Amino acid sequence: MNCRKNQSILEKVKSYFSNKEVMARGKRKENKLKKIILVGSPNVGKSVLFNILTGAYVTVSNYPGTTVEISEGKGKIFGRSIEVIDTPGMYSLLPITEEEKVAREILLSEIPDVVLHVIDAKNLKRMLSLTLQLIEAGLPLILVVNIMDEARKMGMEIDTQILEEELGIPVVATSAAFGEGIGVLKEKIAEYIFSRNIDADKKVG
Ligand SMILES: Nc1nc2c(ncn2[C@@H]2O[C@H](COP(=O)(O)OP(=O)(O)O)[C@@H](O)[C@H]2O)c(=O)[nH]1
Ligand SMILES: [Mg+2]
Repeated sequence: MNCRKNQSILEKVKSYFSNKEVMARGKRKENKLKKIILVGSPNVGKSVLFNILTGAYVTVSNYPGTTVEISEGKGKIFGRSIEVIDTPGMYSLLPITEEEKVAREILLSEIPDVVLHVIDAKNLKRMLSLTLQLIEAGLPLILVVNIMDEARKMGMEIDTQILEEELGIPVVATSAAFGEGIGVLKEKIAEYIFSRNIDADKKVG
């Protein structure tokens, strides 16, 4: 019964996004700044990635009506301006905590050009359930399998290509704390949101 209830909530989320998508199209053409939203459980490296993707132009504020802090910042990928939002930790699209409610509200109200679902490679299996919910909700998703350094130490091997095939979305392995995989992540983001030849940009610098 619970399962059916969850299903119907997911259906609502899905149709909400498809309506928003239609409404957003005109708006997005005018607004050149591409929007990236970081989501995932607590302690997976979202804020480390946020700091890498943004520069000095960061604002931290309370989400309206809550004590939950949200960071927003601007950065550049291959010379193109981007806007990045860091969300509080969430385990599911069906929120329980205030942080999860805020994270979901941001996903619903902002129109992201790409959502980065950041997970801890060591807990890959458990964390993929949110990935599936985000895919189901029709969000433009890239999966970031972070903390690869620790996973490797534990003898884990993760084949991102197989994950890409199985999930049908781009997957990147990173160790954000050591700057590992960030180049590939930026390329995948650029491919996704600027859909142009990245090699040409790299040659330019
Ligand atoms: N070993 C390792 N630690 C990481 C990595 N990325 C982030 N961390 C650490 O994980 C902790 C949580 O990171 P944070 O960005 O605050 O996670 P958030 O809660 O998802 O925003 C911090 O101590 C980070 O330094 C990584 O790739 N490898
Ligand atoms: Mg954080």
